[in-house]
Amino acid sequence: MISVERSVPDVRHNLCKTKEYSDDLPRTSVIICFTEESWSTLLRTVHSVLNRSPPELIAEVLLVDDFSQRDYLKEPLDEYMKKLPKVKVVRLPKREGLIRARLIGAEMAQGPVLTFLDSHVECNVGWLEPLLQRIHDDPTNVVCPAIDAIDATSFEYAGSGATIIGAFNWEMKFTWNGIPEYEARRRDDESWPIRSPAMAGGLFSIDKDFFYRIGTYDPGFDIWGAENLELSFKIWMCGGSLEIIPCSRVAHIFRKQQPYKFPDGNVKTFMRNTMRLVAVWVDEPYRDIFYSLKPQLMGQEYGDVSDRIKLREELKCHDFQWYLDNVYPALKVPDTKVRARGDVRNAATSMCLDSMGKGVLGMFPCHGEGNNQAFTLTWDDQLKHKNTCLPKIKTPGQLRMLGCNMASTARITHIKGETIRDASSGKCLDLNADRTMAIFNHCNGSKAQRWRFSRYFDRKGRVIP
Ligand code: UD2
Ligand code: MN
Repeated sequence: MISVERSVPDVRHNLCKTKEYSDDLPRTSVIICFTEESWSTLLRTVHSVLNRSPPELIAEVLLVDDFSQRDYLKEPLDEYMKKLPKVKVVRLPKREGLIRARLIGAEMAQGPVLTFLDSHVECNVGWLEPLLQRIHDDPTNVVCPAIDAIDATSFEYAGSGATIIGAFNWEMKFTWNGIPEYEARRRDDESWPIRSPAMAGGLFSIDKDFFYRIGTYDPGFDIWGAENLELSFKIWMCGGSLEIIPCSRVAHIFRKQQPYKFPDGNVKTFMRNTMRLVAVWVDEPYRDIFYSLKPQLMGQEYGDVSDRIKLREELKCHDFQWYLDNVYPALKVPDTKVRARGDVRNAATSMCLDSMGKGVLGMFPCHGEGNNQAFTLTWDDQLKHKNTCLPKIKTPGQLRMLGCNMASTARITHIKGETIRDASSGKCLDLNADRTMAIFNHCNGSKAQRWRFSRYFDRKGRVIP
């Protein structure tokens, strides 16, 4: 019942409202890929682009239909779009996924700038000019609007307010983070671009030539996921910069579930894309951190990436260490030099040590997904889980992880596949009677006192086979 041409609250900062932009901004093609999108959200996306952009800056709107099956997205959509001359509907003959669908859109685009949008967004007042201005200033600037939220059930427009950067964790999942202090200091006021280590992925403008110069996306990525980090790393490492432009606001529906299927399964597809990303752009020792958090991925196939590695060499891109030092020095890097890492498997039960989400050491079936089962044994003999450590053993029974402090943490000795021993008491890590918890007991040579981490390293950080 909500109009497909509704107005939205102008949530821009006041400083944005009086800004002036060059009168020779480059034109952009707007590329919107969709599959099984809802009718009204798709139309609202298109109308918001046309209604709130200066017409002379829109070369065209390419609606790339990634093989939708819903009837209303076929002829009725063609019919509807006939009355909007700038809009072209492109039909893909088979499902490609959003990455290759965007690449097909880019191939067809006429404008010198490409602007990608998800198919369930609403562009706010004055969203386009500040994006194009930054590309006009320097075509190696890749720019994202600040993303507001549209409530997925009420469709209420909720301004995001907070200024944040795009980032990632060591499982190579995109996250939002606070603006680091050095970046806050660099900015003069709230309207300034925010240099962002990564983009969320869906909404951005990029100079077309620059997009091709840095090798677009890895076309081996399927359906959904990880392309956002691939492009982000590549932009920074290969001579560009990535910014969030707070004066440009586009609202996105953060959906509770996706309306489309993943032909090979959601986790498998996302993980395969992520492994390709890691193989090409994330150098050691950081690649190893990723695999230690996702041990089940070791040795899984991810196809051929030799072309992408060649691309990186030809472009003479910086390495991942440079990226961390120069683009995201605020990122916390886990210990890269440790004796052992991964899940800790018990020889008697084949169950894994697990922090149970509350810091007590329980036993749980090994799930290979890291998280509560991701432990490290450091060269200074501490048993760690995230930023907690096993404290000195004072009382028998349940073990609880605490803050790390050399004075109060237990010294652990361990040989691959053998005992995990507390140096001061000489006791060995064992299972309790019902085998649901890990506790320390007198060493007795039993199988229940034998443990194995997923991986062991030498002093240089190399994996011991
Ligand atoms: C975010 C991004 C999204 C993409 C994704 C990682 C934002 C707001 N959204 O997830 O753009 O970068 O992270 O890959 O930053 N689609 C297809 N074919 C497919 C699957 C999806 O065309 O096989 C379309 C879909 O209709 C939508 C767009 O691609 O328009 C992004 O998909 P999403 O909205 O499900 O992704 P989202 O917002 O969860
Ligand atoms: Mn989306």
